Amino acid sequence: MHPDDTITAISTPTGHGGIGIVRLSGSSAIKISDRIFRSPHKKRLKHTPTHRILFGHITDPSSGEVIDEVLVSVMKAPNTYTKEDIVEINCHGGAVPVKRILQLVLSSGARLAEPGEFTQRAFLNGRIDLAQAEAVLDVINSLTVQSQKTAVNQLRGKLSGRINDIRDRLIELTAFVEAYIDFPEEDIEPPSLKKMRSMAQKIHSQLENLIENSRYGLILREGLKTAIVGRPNVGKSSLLNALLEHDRAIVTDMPGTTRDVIEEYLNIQGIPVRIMDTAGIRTVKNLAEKEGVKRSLHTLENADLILLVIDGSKALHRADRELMEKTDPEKTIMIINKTDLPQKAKPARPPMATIKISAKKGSGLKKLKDKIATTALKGQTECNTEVVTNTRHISALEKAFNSIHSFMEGIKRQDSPEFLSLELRESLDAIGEILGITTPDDILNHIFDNFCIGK
Ligand SMILES: Nc1nc2c(ncn2[C@@H]2O[C@H](COP(=O)(O)OP(=O)(O)OP(=O)(O)O)[C@@H](O)[C@H]2O)c(=O)[nH]1
Ligand SMILES: [Mg+2]
Repeated sequence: MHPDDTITAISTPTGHGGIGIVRLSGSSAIKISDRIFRSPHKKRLKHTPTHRILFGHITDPSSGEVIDEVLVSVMKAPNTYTKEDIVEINCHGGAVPVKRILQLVLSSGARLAEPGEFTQRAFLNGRIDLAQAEAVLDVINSLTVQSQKTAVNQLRGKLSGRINDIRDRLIELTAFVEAYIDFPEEDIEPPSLKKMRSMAQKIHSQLENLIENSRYGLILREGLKTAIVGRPNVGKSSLLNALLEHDRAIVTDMPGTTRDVIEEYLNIQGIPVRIMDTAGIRTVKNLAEKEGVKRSLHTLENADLILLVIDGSKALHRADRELMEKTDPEKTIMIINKTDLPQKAKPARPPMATIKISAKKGSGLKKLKDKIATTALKGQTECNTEVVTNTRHISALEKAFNSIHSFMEGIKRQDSPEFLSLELRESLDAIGEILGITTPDDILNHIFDNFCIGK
């Protein structure tokens, strides 16, 4: 980090738009902007009170050429996004004016920002913790209103609050245990052991609760991976099209129409559903179709939810039964399609939920959507938007959980306080990784690398 240098970037997307924004952050942000900004009343940005907007022109100081008419926002440290001085130049939103202004800012003393560097500065300067910084990207990338609400809660520090609470309890417990390290000849007395156990139990159940709910959190952030599978010609692609309400996939009466996995997003009651139509599963010789079947099986194995489609107008096939055995009933919905035709398939008491539909007529789809939503929400109160959504956080919570678990086992065995405190230290480190207290540098860099430039 070079805390003294001033960074800059274009913060709006490239292309045409109403406005484009070039943003600067750092101790020279105002000085640099003053070199290229001319106001009609000769106002200087450095004399402008904080959080004000000035009208004027960006002018090339070497030639006097006016580059664009602009509004410039001046935000002085520390109450800014990065806790540093920030200037935002709002110009006309075409690629050329924005780029020319960026060039001028660069040649006037700023350095081009790395991806996510503004947010990284907000983190390094202590305005937000790491979980909040990650939430910035989640707000930008959110898939549905529900995902966005969750990300905003995380950005506002709701998750961090809960994590900090666990951390405080862990610190208290560690101090309590470590007080015994100086008296190695004495055993920890039973009342103290009891107290340690109850303190650990509280932390244990808080962690357990966060981990349990994270399944839903992951769905909100990444989408419910849903695979439509079944034999050829049962109407998988027709189902995809019916759910999307447009003809996305090719449908024909020839078995083997779909070869590749087709992926789309659907919003079902606020839950982002990543729906994948796959090639019909059967034994084939044709190479392309063989590869298609391989991909279908791979998609099926990695799905959170499987929509297993069978053709209700045909007698149940051995291959249908094989698929029913292959799929986990807990995460499968069996769909009997083509109910508009006379029915022949009679699956005897399938172990999974079953829904009858006609993809062609659109009947049964509402019921199916409700079922998909309840499967995703399993064990959740509707709209729980205070959940862990990030795999990095989940694995840190699991690490902390395992260490606390070992600590409790250690109490049972009456392990030495040194040994017990090691487990607690590990748990503390894991929790600290979520907030950015103990996060290794390479992981930190990796997190901010995923941001766009200008954020
Ligand atoms: N009557 C009736 N026909 C349907 C229904 N759903 C699909 N079909 C027909 O069944 C045939 C196969 O439909 P697709 O959606 O291509 O089937 P698929 O499972 O994707 O087939 P593959 O991609 O070859 O595995 C087409 O002729 C569809 O029009 C339905 O609900 N009722
Ligand atoms: Mg198909």
